Amino acid sequence: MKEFLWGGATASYQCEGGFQEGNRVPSNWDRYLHENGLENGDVACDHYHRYEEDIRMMKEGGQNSYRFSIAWPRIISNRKGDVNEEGVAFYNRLIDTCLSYEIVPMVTIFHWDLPQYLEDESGWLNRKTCEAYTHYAKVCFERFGDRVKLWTTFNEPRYYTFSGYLIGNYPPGHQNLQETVTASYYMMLASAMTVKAYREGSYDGKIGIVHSFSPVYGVDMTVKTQIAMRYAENFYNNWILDVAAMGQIPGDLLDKLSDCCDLSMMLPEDLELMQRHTVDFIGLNYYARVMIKPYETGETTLIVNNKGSKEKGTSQTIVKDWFEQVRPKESRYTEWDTEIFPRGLYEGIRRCWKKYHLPIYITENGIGLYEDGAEEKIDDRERIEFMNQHINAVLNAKEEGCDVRGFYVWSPFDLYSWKNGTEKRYGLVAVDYENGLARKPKKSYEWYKEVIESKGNS
Ligand code: BGP
Repeated sequence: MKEFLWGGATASYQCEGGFQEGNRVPSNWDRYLHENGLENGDVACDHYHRYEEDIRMMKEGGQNSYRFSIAWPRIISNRKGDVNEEGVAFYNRLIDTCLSYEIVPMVTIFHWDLPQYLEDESGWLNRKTCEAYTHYAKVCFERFGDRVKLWTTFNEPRYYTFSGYLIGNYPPGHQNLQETVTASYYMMLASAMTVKAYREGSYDGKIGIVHSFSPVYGVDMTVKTQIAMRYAENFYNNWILDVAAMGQIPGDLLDKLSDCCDLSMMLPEDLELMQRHTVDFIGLNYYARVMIKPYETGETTLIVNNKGSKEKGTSQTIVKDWFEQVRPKESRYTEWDTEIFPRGLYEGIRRCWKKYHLPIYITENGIGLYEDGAEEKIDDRERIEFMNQHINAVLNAKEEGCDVRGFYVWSPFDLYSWKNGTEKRYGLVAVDYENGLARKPKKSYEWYKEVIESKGNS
């Protein structure tokens, strides 16, 4: 595929709604949010019914690709693996709509909505989930593979497992290092199993993985800091990208983990399978870098993830005996305390290209803001500035020879933000949640269209 893809990215749970329609079965997120009385995605922005309008607006906004995920709970009804034809029919409509607007679909097979019937059997802590996942992925390939040519196995396994099993702020809400390692391992194994199945099916397309990319920076270049940086690279990036792209779990990561975890689930035949079935391309979701220094606080908790305060520069991750995150005072931060650091995207792409030499797509980049969805035309100049700097970073890396093939803004329209609900808005198009979910383009929508027109698709 020669053309540069300019698109928008979403995830099924965050936009579809229709949670009880079309024979969809409950997901881990339905259960977790309902049980905890938190704002949920039951309706979200009702993309399930309004996908045609959303895709048309993407087309009219100059975009030529749509990255979306398929909801496993819509496709596979039960533990036996029965296929739900209504779910298949929905995604057929969605994919055909994309194609009718000449929008290239890029499909994520798993963007965090796990059928609850699998979560009830320990979800990603259970090896059987790898088989269930591969069966589900094969159904997707068989039913949609004639029209979908770009697939990714997982969205952000690192963010999903760290949040769900280490920090405990996503379902299933555990705080356990052993579980984090087990779930991470099974997701990477399932990814390799699925790459294998895709190749065996001889489909005409490419398959990759999407990673929450946090390029690591050190406070200085002392040996201590460099060692801590290596730990941080393993923690944030290598255990996904090295495994997916090179088929290797970093040896020093295994060494470190073997001091505190049982690694007996890692079977020699799995490792061989991972080695043989690496991805065709890498998807990078970039929001910010991480700056770190050596671990020195004496903090005894295994991991501290301070996200409590919304005060700028206050959230911080500390991993006992590994590293401590530093939030530079002179940096700029979003309203949600994410550092704004476009250079990290430029340098991150260069590092990634140099190390893995695989095609790269920027599968997510964007800024969450407080906005009033009732306004006629939101003047989101902060988003325009953010996107301008990040798109330039991508194009600079591309001009310097990195094989970058696409950029997807998160998100083409406002949608549900995990646990933040609808308050945190990322869209180029506003959704008026108080007024029938009306769609209204923000200034950034037209701005993105002009950028696409002026930069072209080559
Ligand atoms: C990524 C996820 C997306 C999306 C985005 C914004 O990690 O892949 O699903 O949610 O982050 O994050 P948030 O909504 O938490 O601000």
